[in-house]
Amino acid sequence: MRVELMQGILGDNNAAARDNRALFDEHGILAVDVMGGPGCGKTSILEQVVRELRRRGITSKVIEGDVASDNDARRIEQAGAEAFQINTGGGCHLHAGMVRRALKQMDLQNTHVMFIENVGNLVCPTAFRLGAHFRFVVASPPEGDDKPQKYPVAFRDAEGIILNKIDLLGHLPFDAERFWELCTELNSSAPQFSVSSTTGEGIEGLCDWLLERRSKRQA
Ligand SMILES: Nc1nc2c(ncn2[C@@H]2O[C@H](COP(=O)(O)OP(=O)(O)OP(=O)(O)O)[C@@H](O)[C@H]2O)c(=O)[nH]1
Ligand SMILES: [Mg+2]
Repeated sequence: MRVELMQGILGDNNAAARDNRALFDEHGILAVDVMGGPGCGKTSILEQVVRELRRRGITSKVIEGDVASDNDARRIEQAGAEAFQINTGGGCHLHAGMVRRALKQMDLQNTHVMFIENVGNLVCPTAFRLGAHFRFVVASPPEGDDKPQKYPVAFRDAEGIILNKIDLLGHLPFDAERFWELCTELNSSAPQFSVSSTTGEGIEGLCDWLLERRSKRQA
């Protein structure tokens, strides 16, 4: 009984995710879903990325998922991109139906990239694809270098892995080589990015990769 219910929920989610993907494709939007534990720096990375993309003439928008508050949407708007805040009211992840409702209320014209920041969590979002073309998982030194071992699905199923806060390497007992080895064991195809949203290191390279993927999809 419990399994059937779960399948029903996932079936509904997958149908909404397909609708979202169709909407992104219809508007020529590259959609990227960002997951990671609370405080790993998802919003901070997006603040830097939307600024850098804007410098290159690319318009990005952000759907923010949080249990409560519109703090992250306000931060993104301060960084110069339109943001739509979803509050899950206790839910530990976004599901595709929530994103579909948000997309219906957003202006999708003249939008090149749509980022979707999931609720801070390395477990619950993994089963719920949102219709984005890529999912990034973000980790950072304060969380510890064993996170890929402890939350393997998050790292195994991602299409890109970001290690943020590299400005803190050397100040914390975090072995970056071990972290990347664990990531590669789980997922050798996901590109790996080392960034600091505080210093800006690595942000240009991340944007280069995103724009390359966008051009490939349009070719
Ligand atoms: N030193 C350092 N601190 C960072 C970096 N990126 C983010 N932070 C700090 O980490 C804290 C959390 O950053 P957020 O961007 O809010 O993290 P988040 O993943 O969006 O958090 P939730 O949305 O609550 O899950 C803030 O105090 C940031 O200033 C970084 O590259 N280096
Ligand atoms: Mg955030």
